[in-house]
Order: sequence, then C-alpha cells, then structure tokens
Amino acid sequence: MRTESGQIFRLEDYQPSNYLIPEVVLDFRLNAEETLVTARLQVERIARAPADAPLILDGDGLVLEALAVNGTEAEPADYDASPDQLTISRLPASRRFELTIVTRIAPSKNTTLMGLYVSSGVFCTQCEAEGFRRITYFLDRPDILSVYTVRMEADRKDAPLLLSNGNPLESGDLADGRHFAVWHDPFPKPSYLFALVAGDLGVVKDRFTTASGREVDLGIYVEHGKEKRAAYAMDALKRSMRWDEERFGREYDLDVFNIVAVSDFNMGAMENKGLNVFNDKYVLADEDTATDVDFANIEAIIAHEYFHNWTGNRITCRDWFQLCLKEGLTVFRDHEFSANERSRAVKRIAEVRGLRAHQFPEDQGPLAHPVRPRRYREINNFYTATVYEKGSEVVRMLRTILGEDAFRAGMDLYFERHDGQAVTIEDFVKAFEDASGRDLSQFSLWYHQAGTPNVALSSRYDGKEKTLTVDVEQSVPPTPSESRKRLMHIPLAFGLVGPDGTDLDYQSVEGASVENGVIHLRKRRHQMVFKGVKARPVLSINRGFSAPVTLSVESRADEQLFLARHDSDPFSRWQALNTLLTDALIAASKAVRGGKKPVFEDELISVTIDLAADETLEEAFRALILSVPGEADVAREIGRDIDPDAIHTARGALLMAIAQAGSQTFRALYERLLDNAPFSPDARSAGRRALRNTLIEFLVLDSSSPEAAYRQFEDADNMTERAGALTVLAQHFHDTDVGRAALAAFEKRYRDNPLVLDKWFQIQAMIPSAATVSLLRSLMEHPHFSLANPNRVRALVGTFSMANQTAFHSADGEGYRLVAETVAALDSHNPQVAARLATAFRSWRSLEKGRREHARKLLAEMSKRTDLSRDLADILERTLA
Ligand code: 0A1
Ligand code: ZN
Repeated sequence: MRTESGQIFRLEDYQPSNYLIPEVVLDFRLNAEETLVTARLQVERIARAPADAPLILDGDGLVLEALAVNGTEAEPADYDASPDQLTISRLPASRRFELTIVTRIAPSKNTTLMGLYVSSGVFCTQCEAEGFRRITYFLDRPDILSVYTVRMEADRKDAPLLLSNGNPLESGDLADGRHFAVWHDPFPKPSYLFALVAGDLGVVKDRFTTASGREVDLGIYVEHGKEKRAAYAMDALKRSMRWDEERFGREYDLDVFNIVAVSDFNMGAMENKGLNVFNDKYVLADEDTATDVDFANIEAIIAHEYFHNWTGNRITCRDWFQLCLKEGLTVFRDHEFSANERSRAVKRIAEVRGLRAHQFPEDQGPLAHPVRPRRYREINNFYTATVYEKGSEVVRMLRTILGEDAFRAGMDLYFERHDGQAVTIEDFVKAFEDASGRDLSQFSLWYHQAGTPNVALSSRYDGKEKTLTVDVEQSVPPTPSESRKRLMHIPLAFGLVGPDGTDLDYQSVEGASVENGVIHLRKRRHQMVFKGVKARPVLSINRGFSAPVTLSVESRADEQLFLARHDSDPFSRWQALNTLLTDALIAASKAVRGGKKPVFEDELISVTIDLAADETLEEAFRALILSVPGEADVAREIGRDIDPDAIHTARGALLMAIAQAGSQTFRALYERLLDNAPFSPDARSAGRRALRNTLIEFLVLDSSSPEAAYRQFEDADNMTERAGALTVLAQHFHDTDVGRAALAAFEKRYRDNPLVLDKWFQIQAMIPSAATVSLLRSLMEHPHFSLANPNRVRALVGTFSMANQTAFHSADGEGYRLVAETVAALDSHNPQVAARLATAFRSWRSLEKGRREHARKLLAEMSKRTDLSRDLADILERTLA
C-alpha cells in the first residue's frame, strides 16, 4: 500500500470558515483546449477571526494566471499558489475585500468528468462534491453560500446555447463569431451547485404555473434529433413540481428550470440550482428504445433532482459528513412520489429488494459506515447505498414513529427554520423533536451507528388464557471501527392474522409500547403479552418493511405459507413467500454441494403458482411473486463459505420445478396478457409486460425450446418485451443458433444508439457461462465500447460484477481478473468510476476458500501500485482491512 495514503477528514474537526464569500462573478472564455476563468470574489472575514488569518482556497490541478486584491495585482510574496491550494497570507485590514483570480483549464483533456469537461462536443460541469476547485480556487465547502453571476463567452457556431444557474440576464454577439450570455442566481448557494452548459443542443420547452401563480419556463436540452424522446421526462417534471406543492407545500422559486442531458456522466444526475445536468440514460425514452424500468427510473430521478431544490439547495449541508441530510431525505421524497404515481405495494417491494441487494452487503462488509459517517478520505466514495437508501429508510421510520401529521409539521418547521442555511442532521432531527414534542435521541442512533440490526422473535399462544406472548430481542453486529453497539429504537409494524386472514383485535398489551399497529423496541429484550386474543394468530411482523433490519423468526413453514396466502399487507405476503423460497434455495444449494439432487416442497411451488395466477392481485405484484430470489440474494443469506456455482444450480432447479408445475397455467396466462392496445408506459400496462416477461422464462424452460422467447423477441413492439425476451434467450440459449441470431439482430438494429446498445452489453454480461469472460474481453473491443464512457463501463463490466454470480466468481479467478484489470486501466482516467467498480469485491471474505484466495491476491496486487488515485486507494484499503 502506498505510504502517503491521504489525509483523513473527521467530523469532530469541523471549524466554521474564517472567511465568507457572499458574492461571486465568474467569467468563462470557453474553448475546449484552453478555457480562461476569471473569478471575482467578494470576500468577508468573519468578526471573530484574527485580522491576519490567512485565506486558504482549495484547488485541484489548477494553474494560476493572475491574482489581484481589491483590483491591484498581488505581490508574489503575499501568496503561495500550488495546483491544489492558493494561500494568501497578506490581506487588506478591512473585513471586506475583492479577490480576482484567473485560472486556465483544459476542458477537453478532463477525463475525470469532474469540474468543467466536454461531453460529445458540449461543455458541461459537475461540481459535487469537490469539482468546483477544478475550475477556480475557492472555499469549496458547502457551508460557503454565495450569490453567483456568470458570464460565458464562446463560439456561436459550436455553442449557440449558453446556460448557467438562475435566470438569464443578458446575451449578445461579439467579434469573430463569438457571443456571450450572463446568468444570475439570486439564491445564495454552495459551489457544488454551480453549473454551466455550453453547446449545440435541441430543446423541448414547456411551462408550469406554480400554486401561487408564478410562471416558470421549462426546458429539457438533448442532442438534436432526440427531442421526442424527452417528452416523458418533461411530463415527469411537471408532475413532480405539482406533487411537491401538494404534498410538502414547496413551490419552485426561479423563472426558469432547465435540464440538460449529457452522454458522459459519472452518476445519474445532478441537482445544480435551476440547471439540472443528467446522464442522458435518465432523460431519453420512448417505447422502441426504453424499457418500463427505464421509464420508472426517469420518473424517479427527474423527481429526485427536482425535489433537491428544497431539500439540498434551499437548505443544504454544513459539511460532507451531512450528505444524508439532503440525499436520504430526497430519496424518501422521490420514493413517496413514485408510490403515489404507481402502485405503493409494488414500489415498496422493489425498494426493499434494492436495499437488500445493495445496502445490506455494504452494511455487513468492510465498507460499512453510518448513514452519517464520522470520517472519510475521499468523499466521492460516500455516495453510497447507506447514505442514500438507508438514509431514506431512516426518514421513513421517522414518519412511522411520528405519524403523517406530526411528520409534516416537522418538515414544515425544518423548511421554515433553516431556509437559506447549511445545516446538520442534528438540526434536522431537532425540527421533528420540536414539532412533535418527542424525544428522538435514541432514534438518532440510526444516523450514527453502522450495521444492520437483527431482531429475533418467537411467539406462543395460550388458547385458554387467550394471550399471545411474544419474545423479541435486538442485536447490532459489530462493524469496522465500531465494535460495541448501543440499543436502537426499532419501529415494527405488525398484525395478528386470524384464521380467516383478517387481523385479530386484542384487549391490551404489555411489555413494549405499541401505537397504531407499530411495536416500538427500545430495549435489548422485550417480552410482550397481548391479552384478549380470541383465536390463535399468525404474527405478521415488520409489515411494509417498517424498519431496515434482518429478522430471525421462529415460525413454522405452514405459518409463512399462510401469510403468503392471506396477509392483508401485500408487502408481507410477498415477504413470506420470499423467505420460504430463500430458505428452500439455501437448503437446495447445500444439497447440490453435497452431491445430492435438490428437492422442493410441492406446497411451496403451488402457492407461488397460485399467487401468480390470482387475478384479484395486480399484475406487477404477481410478476414480483414470480421473480424468485436471485443468486446474490441467496448468497447474502448464506453469508459465509459461499459457492456461487451450487447456488446457480439450485436456483436453476427451482425455476424448472416451478416451470413444470405451472406449465398449463403459465401458458394460458401468458396468452391472456397479450395486449393489443397501443403502447402506454403507465404502471398498469407496465405490470402486464413485467408479468409476461417473467412468464416467458418459465415457458422456455418448460418446453426446453427457445421458440416462445424468440417469437416474443420478433413480435415485440416495445423495448420491455424485446429486451425481456433477449435476456431469456441469452441466459438459456446463448450457444444456440436462435440465441446468436437474436443477439445479432438486436445489435444490427440498435448499433447507432449507445443507450440501447448498453442493454445488449448488459444482457451478454449476465450470461452464466465459463465463456463469458472471453466474450466480455472481445466486447470491450467493440467499436461502440469505450472505457471513457461510464455508461458503457457500467453496462458491460459493472453488470458482470454485480449481476453475474457464476462468471464473476468463476472458480479459476478469471472473472475477478477481468474486473481488476478494468479497474486498474480506468483509475488514471476516471478514478471515481474505477473506485465504484472496485466495490464489487467488498464481499470477498464470505466466499469459499479458493475464490477468497483469488480475490485477496488480486486486491493485494492492485493496492501495491504506487500510482493509485485517492478514490481507489481508499476503497482497496478498507476492503482489505
Ligand atoms: N447529488 C446527486 C448525485 C451526484 C453526486 C456526485 C456527482 O459527481 C459526479 C454527481 C451526482 C444526486 O443525488 O442526484
Ligand atoms: Zn440526490
């Protein structure tokens, strides 16, 4: 491991800045090879700072061209400039002064996609978290709030469009085919929300009238010729704006709101004030090129970035330790929006599956950290499932505990109290304490303590006394640098399900506080006694996944089957079946490893088929019922000494058992679901397609023929069904003529559409075969693959590492080698994407010995390199620790 492993930042070291920058005027002479940036900063020394306190500005790879203080060129002796810092030691005695800083940057050479860069000929910026310092020297920290005026100058031909934050002020022509525009953002904001876009783009325009009658011009900018594919995003934007008014009383505050789609982007999208920049994957959609999942993601991410205008922009973070203040809360808000727009139960199941797939392994491995971390080396590595998804779960629990009305009162107080400020999680929680009068100190541990709590539970019914006794015990496993854990406040929604499937009443309960169908665990152990329970109930616990915990429930399989068939909470029905299927897969994997044939209970298979066929349930829910736990889900539950091949075989056997038993039912259902109506992306239609897509896999397994899938592939009039069929063909018939023909046809049709070609890369990256590693190596030579584009890398190598258990974990270590080589090749180019890809190794210790050893060797080899980025060095060091 390299020795200068980088500074560690600690929450307890936070100090307010000695200087503020109330106003910023930026001037950009845009040129791809060489851009000149002039920053005029109004600086103010705070009253209690010593008059001789040096001003230390952040930079990253900068070249200083000129520096002036109050309009006079600075003396070289008065400052020190390095690429990553500008220290000014002699400053005027007055508390307010002006600094003029000129830097020279090279956008076209910027491969990190942080700061100012060029994507397909368009200048764009990404400043969160610390990208602004790649543009000019600045106090690049979120508690420095400034009012920005931005002037841009560029060639009119290359960049007819000049956008920045806020409202447009003026624009005009200049000599030599150049032109300029000036934008002004009246809302003080941190530098990470600064944005600029300059280029030649097409646009979709619309208008929105806010609740109080303000007219807002909306624009979505995309590559010329793709305007039609932005219609859905525009619709989602207007629905989001209305929803935030109705649900949270939040109105938009500028005259314009612009979204720009770019093709090279490290993440999903960015909430820059009034000028959101998006990965084009989350803007562009039509039925021919996007799946229903794409449509749903677009809706969610458009909403997410828009909602940040209040939760993130108007109220921002004091420092980066508080990232969840804006992210967890905004994810909660976008989840609520999608739940309102679509099916709440289906949305919740999808969220929980996502949380378990991404956050649980993080929380249970070497990269575990609290929702609000206390230390970091590289903040880019903390845009994690824990900060986002668990952060959202914490806000959700807050609402469960307080109830809808008190929760809304807390939100209102938070907005009222902190508008225009940069605040902390403590401020956030305090608003809810003050609004509700409740003590949330124990609850706050959810922000501060890493690890997934476990709740162990057993119950017994006394028919004579009519009592149900429930023993509950909580524990939180140790995580890196936190060996001792404190007891949490865990809200568990529950029901006592009676013999007819309805919830039974009870007269009283002792042993824990229970409010509105929620048990509040606060101690290590609770023995609860429910009195006056008229019949033997089955306990349905953690309904709706009210708390992000693992459960160890002592219950019989027939009770879980009963819940799967009868629980009034649809989430719990799905959960009960999911638990049973997972247990069955664990047992089957064990059998396979022991050289035995896996067997499955008939009753488990039939309940699965019955639920899938139950016309009283919505189609999307039935599709989820039929998506049996994935190989990674089973691996996570096994937890140690994992053999991915055994799991794959076991899961294949389960799919086959369901396919054969459901043969008739599935065939009839598949035909019945065929819909001749014109395409619509609405939730109901998407649900039908989802169910058809799950059924098609069972149909081909049952018939041992690719024919039905190939027919769907050929007949499909939308991407969901086309890609769904191709996935099934690739999974099960990749080495047949039909499989190869379908893959070739897809490539031919979409060769010139990179976002669709990503699906083709993805589908092949998931093929469970020993030959996939070499297939991927050849696909990396495909003319449309490029390591420079994060979407391509994620589609091919990211998918392989996350969604191909057998090939990534192939016993010879070749899957690991492919990913490690890609990480190494990427690191000098785009450290952020390299580091994220490297997190694929985070669960290496839970594998069986041979694989574990392959992974350990590769990680150790990688970490020995002396030229690692801070991003990658940090991930490797923590993964190996
Ligand atoms: N704040 C954005 C996520 C984001 C973070 C860092 C980025 O840098 C490359 C980009 C985007 C969000 O939550 O959507
Ligand atoms: Zn966000």
